[in-house]
Amino acid sequence: MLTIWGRNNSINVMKVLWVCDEIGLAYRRIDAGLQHGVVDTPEYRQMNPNGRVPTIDDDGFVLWESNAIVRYLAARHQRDDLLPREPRSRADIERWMDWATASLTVGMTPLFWQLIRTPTDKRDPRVLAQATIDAERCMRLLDQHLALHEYLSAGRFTVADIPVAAFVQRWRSLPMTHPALPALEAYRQRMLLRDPFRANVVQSLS
Ligand SMILES: N[C@@H](CCC(=O)N[C@@H](CS)C(=O)NCC(=O)O)C(=O)O
Repeated sequence: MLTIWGRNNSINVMKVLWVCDEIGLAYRRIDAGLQHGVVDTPEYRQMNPNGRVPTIDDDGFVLWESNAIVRYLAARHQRDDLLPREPRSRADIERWMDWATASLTVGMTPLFWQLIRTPTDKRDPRVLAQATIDAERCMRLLDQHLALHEYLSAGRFTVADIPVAAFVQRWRSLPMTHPALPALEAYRQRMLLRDPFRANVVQSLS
């Protein structure tokens, strides 16, 4: 049985729940993180010394780091359509997932924390302004890529879309002014046709 630790309003947990539903996997989810606690207990730290979510236990195999979990589940269930074995196709997909962690989060994490988790009078306008610029730069890059491609990689839905589209949805839901990026919006609408995306990623921000 697959067990997933993590609150379902964490973007990194959402990615794991999304891939599970794409594959059709049954799982048990245990709330952990922020108000749910759990992540500071010695038992949890033994599984995940970062004290972060998500963590999974798949029949005794423990894994943390959301993108690694997404790739592991696709590979374990032989979903070559989601994660091909051919090295170049695979590298292209992994590249987008790494980019989501290395570049998209630079703006998106402070932007989300400033706008959603920080009371208005405690916000830092400089942090907010820089995060807005950083996030928009990435969204414009995506818009340019998606003007020529329906999906990020391989011409079809793959695990590359999971972290990136989760961030796109979060960015689009933030209470701020968004520039018109038609290809990016068309991509988001394409994702909205997928039940696993709507079920796990589209939710009010908290
Ligand atoms: N790179 C890690 C980041 C994990 C992470 O920072 N998770 C956040 C939630 S999105 C977390 O655990 N925050 C603290 C908490 O929820 O208690 C991953 O992708 O799994």
